[in-house]
Amino acid sequence: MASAAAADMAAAEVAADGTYKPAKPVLFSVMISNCAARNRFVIYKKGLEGEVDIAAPKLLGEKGVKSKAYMQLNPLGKMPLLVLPDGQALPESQVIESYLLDKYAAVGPSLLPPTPEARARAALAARILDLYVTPLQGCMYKQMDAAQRCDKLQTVAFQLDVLEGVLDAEGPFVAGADISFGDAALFPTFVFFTEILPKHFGWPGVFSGRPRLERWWGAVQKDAEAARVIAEMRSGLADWESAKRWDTLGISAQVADGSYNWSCS
Ligand SMILES: N[C@@H](CCC(=O)N[C@@H](CS)C(=O)NCC(=O)O)C(=O)O
Repeated sequence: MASAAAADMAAAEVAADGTYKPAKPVLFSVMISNCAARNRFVIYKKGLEGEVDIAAPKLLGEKGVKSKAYMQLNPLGKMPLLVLPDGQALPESQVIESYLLDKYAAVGPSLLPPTPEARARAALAARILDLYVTPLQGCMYKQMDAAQRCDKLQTVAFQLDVLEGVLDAEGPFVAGADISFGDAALFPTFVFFTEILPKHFGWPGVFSGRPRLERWWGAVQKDAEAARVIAEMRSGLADWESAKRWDTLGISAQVADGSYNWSCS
């Protein structure tokens, strides 16, 4: 990611007032970011890599999403962020996704399920993810008090059950036979769930008692562009493992203590 775009962005001129008008839309993203992965999937699936550059936030400053130039574009200090040639800066993965699906509606697959009901199902899955799951996800890999971490992990387990009930009964995808924006919203976060929860919190698995999600995860991994995004996120996770993130942040020690029901069983 970010090779050709990197060269362009290294020379990016962000005006003192924060104005930045790239030649092409630029998505600021890193491999491990599940939120940004949702947008990378849309770009890959619709074949937009010639239309939209992908660059790392660090190209705007050493502090990445917290660097001055980046914060001028997105005061939230988060990724993803899409900057358009007219200088408009769009944060929030759901907003970026809607923009890409709208702007490039005529390019590649629409990623829209075929009926209003199926589109509502995809939107519901995405909304649950945005409102109730993304705010919890730091409990898998950020520093926090053990009691708070365990409480959030229990809520993750509950939200997995909620999502199990949202998925289409026939499947295999969130809203039926074809992969859609609903799947794009969900699947990157499941890279975290499937990689981190068994390995660092002793979960026996993520799909026990959740057959729709299990079937769905199998189908998602067979989609070429989803598999590409999953591999990108796994490489980011491998970097965290090499850096011994869970030891360094004291997470492994909290889990080893055994005072809490980490596996949410
Ligand atoms: N609701 C936002 C969440 C954005 C978000 O939390 N992004 C994370 C990466 S997945 C981030 O930028 N974290 C860096 C930070 O908060 O410093 C979205 O879907 O875009």
